[in-house]
Amino acid sequence: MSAKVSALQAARASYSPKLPHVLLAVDQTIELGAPTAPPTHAEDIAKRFPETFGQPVATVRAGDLAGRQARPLKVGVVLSGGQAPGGHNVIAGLFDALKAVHPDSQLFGFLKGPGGVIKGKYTELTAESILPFRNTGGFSMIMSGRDKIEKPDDLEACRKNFEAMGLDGLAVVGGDDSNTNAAVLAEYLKAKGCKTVVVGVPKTIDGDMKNEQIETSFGFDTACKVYSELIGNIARDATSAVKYWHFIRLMGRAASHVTLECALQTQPNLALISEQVEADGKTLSDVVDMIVEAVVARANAGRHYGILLLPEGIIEFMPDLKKLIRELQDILHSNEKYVNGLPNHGERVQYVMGQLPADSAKVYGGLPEGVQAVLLTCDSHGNIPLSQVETERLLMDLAGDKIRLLEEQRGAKYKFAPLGHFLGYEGRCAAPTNFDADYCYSLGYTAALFVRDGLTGYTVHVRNLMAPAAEWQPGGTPVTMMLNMEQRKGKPTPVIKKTLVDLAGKPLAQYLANAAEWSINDCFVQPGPIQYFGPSEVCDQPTETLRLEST
Ligand code: FBP
Repeated sequence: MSAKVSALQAARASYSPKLPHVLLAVDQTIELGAPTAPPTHAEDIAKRFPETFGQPVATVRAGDLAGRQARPLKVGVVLSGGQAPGGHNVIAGLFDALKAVHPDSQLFGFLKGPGGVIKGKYTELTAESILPFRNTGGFSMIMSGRDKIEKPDDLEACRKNFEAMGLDGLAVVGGDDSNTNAAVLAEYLKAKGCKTVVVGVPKTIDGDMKNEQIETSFGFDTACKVYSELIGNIARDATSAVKYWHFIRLMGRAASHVTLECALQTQPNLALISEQVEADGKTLSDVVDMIVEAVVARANAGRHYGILLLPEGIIEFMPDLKKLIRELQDILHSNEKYVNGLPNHGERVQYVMGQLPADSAKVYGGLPEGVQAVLLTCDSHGNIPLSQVETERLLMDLAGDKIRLLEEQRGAKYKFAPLGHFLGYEGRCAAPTNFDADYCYSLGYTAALFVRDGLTGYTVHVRNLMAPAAEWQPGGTPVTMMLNMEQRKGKPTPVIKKTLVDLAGKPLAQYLANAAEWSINDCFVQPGPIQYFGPSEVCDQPTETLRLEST
């Protein structure tokens, strides 16, 4: 029995992603530039990556088949971390390119993320099995996971699996952490004389895996458009009901790119940008004051409603909470079992407060129970699951308290009725926009060429994204060039640097130039749902972030 699909899904299945001219040529060559180095800690990183350090940036060029001895390739693919629209098209592009290299090439999908690579759990992906997933959202074709391939035993288990499978390459589709781990695996395999190369593909809806070489991570475009549609609808509800303040928290673990992009698309009354909050040294109480000021100003203008956007990671950027989180992570790092073994929340809080310095204990003690509990959990990357911290409710409560106080002091009525929303999982598995469908397909296609040419320790990229897809430029960045030393679990560790919102960048400047007007007036924009068919100005708009960063 075939699974039921929607009319849109059926129509979308026949969409052919647009490919750059370079990838449409009969063949491609990969041109290598000059040796590279990371901007800092080059010596330390060189010692940790003796086999792959300093590799050149690689650019894909159109070529011809003259002299190419094609052989079938065996390649694995793994989806790592949070879902992002377009992952299935990476796999489709990879598959089609491998078949173009040689019709007997094979692609294997490792199941449930990097854990599947370690355990050797995979399935062969065929034209028939991939077909229903082309241009669809989600990672359900082979699923994802957040395991890390980093312990010596795990690296060795992977090597054994690859040797047994005869794999020529592995494509790791993931964010900054996963691409870092891909480089560690590439280094390990090369040092062991294993032929399997490892190539990363930049994925994350958070938009923070970008740099001089990588213009954007895939999934950001679609996710922001889904959230912006919903924010626009909520804003229209706000101007219809004229009685609610909507506090909308948006996904994006650390950086505020998603919030900033959605603000540029929808023009809310207030968008909190974590990076700005940090630069201004604003504490939790200062942020609450900013909100109260906006609510009161609008109420004085007769508008007892509004739209506020906030990024899920904001609490890590307020100096008082940032310090608290760091101290909690240290406590958990050495005592996690003990803390989690305590019988109830009250005892855990009491224990932790006893370990914290007085100022942080006071901040922690003043947080709602739910927030306290989430702050006591860490994932395997050492991250607190911020998507579970209901920051919008925390801010609604604290702003409500301050507004009530002001009402008493001033004898005024501000009629503050807040409603909280969290937009996260709603956008991560949406059907990719034309942009993400095309971009991902090209990324997958490029990854196959890197495996064909035996290039390892690279993250592939596709550049010149503001131009029509035909003019896009595929290539790859050596991961060691993007590494940076950071403290992870108490140890200096090489990791790809997350790119936060640039305080001097054009997207933030654009928001700030309009913030005062958007705050007091109703300037909301309703972008509407993603369009897959129709005029290009409706279907192929890039994100404002990409547009502004490219000018
Ligand atoms: P990646 O960094 O792995 O792409 O994940 C991004 C993200 O969607 C964040 O925005 C969010 O904080 C997190 O995943 C949620 O994690 P989980 O999927 O484990 O709930």
